[in-house]
Amino acid sequence: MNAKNVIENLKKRFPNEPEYLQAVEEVLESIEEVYNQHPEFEKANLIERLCIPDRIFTFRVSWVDDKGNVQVNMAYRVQHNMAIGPYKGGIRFHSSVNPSILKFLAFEQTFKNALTTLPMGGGKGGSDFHPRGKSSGEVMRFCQAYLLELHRHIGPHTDVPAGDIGVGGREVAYMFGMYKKLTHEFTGTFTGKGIEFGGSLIRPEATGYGNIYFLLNMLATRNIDIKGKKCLISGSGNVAQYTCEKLIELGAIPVTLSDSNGYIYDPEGITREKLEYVMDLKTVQRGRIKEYADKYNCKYVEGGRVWAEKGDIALPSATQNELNGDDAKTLMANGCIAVSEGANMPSTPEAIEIFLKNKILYGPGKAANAGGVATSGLEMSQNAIGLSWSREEVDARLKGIMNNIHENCVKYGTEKDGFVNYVKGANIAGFMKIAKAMMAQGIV
Ligand code: NDP
Ligand code: 2IT
Repeated sequence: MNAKNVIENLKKRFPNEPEYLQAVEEVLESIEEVYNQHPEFEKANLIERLCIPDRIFTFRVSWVDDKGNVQVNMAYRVQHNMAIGPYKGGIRFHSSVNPSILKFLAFEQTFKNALTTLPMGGGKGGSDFHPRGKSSGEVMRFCQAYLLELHRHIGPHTDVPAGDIGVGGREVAYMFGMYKKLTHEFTGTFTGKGIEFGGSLIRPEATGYGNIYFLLNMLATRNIDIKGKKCLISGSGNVAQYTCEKLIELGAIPVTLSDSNGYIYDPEGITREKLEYVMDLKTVQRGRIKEYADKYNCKYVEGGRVWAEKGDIALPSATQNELNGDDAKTLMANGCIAVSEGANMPSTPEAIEIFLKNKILYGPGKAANAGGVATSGLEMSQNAIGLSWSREEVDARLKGIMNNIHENCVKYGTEKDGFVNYVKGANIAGFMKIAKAMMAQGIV
């Protein structure tokens, strides 16, 4: 395989899908050498079969808003790869959702899920429905309308959706309710469910907690203590909130949060009490992060990015390509020692190049944020055996999985000078597992 040729070919076939091509390019570059040590892979054209999704469902969703107007949205489910388990991955509701974004997410998910050690393939879905400003009734009717079509394509052994941007506990519950009604069956087809109806303890916390468990592993390789470290977090949704919670618990000092309007900088640190305010603001009041600055009298920068501030550790937890080459340079100039990605593909290729060149601790999303889907996998296991595990049990398993992912990254990503390239490590470890499964299963 010549990675450049494969990418050129994909660019011709999918010219309007920049995010998808970006995600594929990063992986191909890092697995090229290992791939070429296995001529049997090339003979089976493993690479094209792994890059192109198994199938994509695209459909219209019609629903009625509070004023009685009929609204129409585009909706999708990308079923990327099923070699090691049923399709698994979140659903995103955001105005920017399009096939390119969902294809990149489903591709990344396939590798991430392989890293978790649990039997899950990769998928992703969503819609350009934008929940902001919508009433709960409107969100419910949209979720139900989306499920009227989606239910045909999912199932506990086929495809198991969960949350992502714009989809949290409320939306998963509405979708699960409609799925149950349509199929007349109570199955673990969604994860991120409420605790009363088959959800798992720690699932809401898992992506943020898992990212910090991964970060702790990275810091340990250089004997660095997290205590007292200033942390820059972007976003203020599910992942950002529980990242912040774990940091506070460990004595680190989170100083920023953001949303799509701007960011807050609280030099005294976001405390437990202030975080509780953010959780209520974002998940109950559904307000803007600016209100934090008004309440606690700190700096708010409209339209800015948190990377402009000085911090030891950066935790991008909002969205793709939210940290570019210039931001990376600023972080380096300000003495940042580690970047651990809660979001999917938040750093641009230019930013990644700068992190690797500076040999900082850089944990790419598909390794660092795998705790969310891993705990979804634990939810599936609990549903399958009809039991619910305690908080401690799920948290211990999550920790174990994150430690294991870190170990695998070190195994496959350590370079001659001892530097751990976690991008390479994560991509090769994920790839080898899927490749072996696909080779064993023949040309399908
Ligand atoms: P939420 O919807 O809970 O929060 C998203 C946050 O990011 C909000 O603060 C939102 O601001 C901000 N944001 C979203 N889009 C943009 C944008 N285009 N520009 C600037 N800010 C933006 O989502 P999650 O916390 O669940 O997801 C955050 C990231 O983590 C995503 O990349 C997701 O794919 C990834 N992830 C999530 C997992 C999960 O379990 N939930 C698991 C693994 C990864 P605003 O309110 O203004 O839109
Ligand atoms: O990107 C992700 O890993 C998620 N949004 C979570 C997916 C899941 O199935 O829990």
